[in-house]
Amino acid sequence: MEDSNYPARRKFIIQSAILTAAGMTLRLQPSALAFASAAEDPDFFKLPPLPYAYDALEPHIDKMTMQIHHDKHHAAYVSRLNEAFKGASGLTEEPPLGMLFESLSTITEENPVPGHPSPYQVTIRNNGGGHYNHSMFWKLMKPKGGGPPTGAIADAINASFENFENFKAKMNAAAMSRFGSGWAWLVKNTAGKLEIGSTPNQDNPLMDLAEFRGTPVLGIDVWEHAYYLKYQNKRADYLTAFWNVVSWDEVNRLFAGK
Ligand code: MN3
Repeated sequence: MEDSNYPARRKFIIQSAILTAAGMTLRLQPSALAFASAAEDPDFFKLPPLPYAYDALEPHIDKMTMQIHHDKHHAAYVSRLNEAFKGASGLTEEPPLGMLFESLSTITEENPVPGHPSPYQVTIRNNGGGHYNHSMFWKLMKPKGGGPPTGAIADAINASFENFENFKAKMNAAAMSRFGSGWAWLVKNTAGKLEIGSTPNQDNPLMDLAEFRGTPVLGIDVWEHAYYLKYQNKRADYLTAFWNVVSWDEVNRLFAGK
């Protein structure tokens, strides 16, 4: 993913911007959108290449799952997101999703009908969430990953959860208890402490509408599309596999806020 998706990048903050699209005016407040005078309708959002070969996570995560998950599922979130932003007049660069998530509840049509959120809010929540979450997820895995945590996150995990085994058990419990599709998360809360929880669908803990909030440090996709081909209904086996490919380097990078 582009770094512009990370909330730390706040270079393009515009306090109040108006996005006119498809005949509707949306007020994004605070907003992070950059504008130009003419609309060019580019595809703002790009599918990031997988940072390793499709079969690189074998035997833990199989090649076909990775192909379909990246090339079909993730690609679909990106294309729906681009479709939704077509006609967003004057937008000159990819809207930073992480920042939009933080004020998602304010993204409403100018004259909102109570109880009917803007289609942009739904699009950013579902497809923006899907794009952001998967862009993170690919980097959170790597060939020859796994093993015990290293670096600063190891100390933080021990401080918050006593030890790695306890931590893993709590993450697995969050992943197993998520009914239906969603994600299990390790986040840093506003006090800088680690917390474990989960969200449904493609909700991200940065979203002000999310039932579990914080800055994501580690996310595990527990949608069936992430594991069904190899593990069928055995989500627990998939979680075991995930811990064999987790990239502690990436977890440390996110923990450090980079
Ligand atoms: Mn997925």
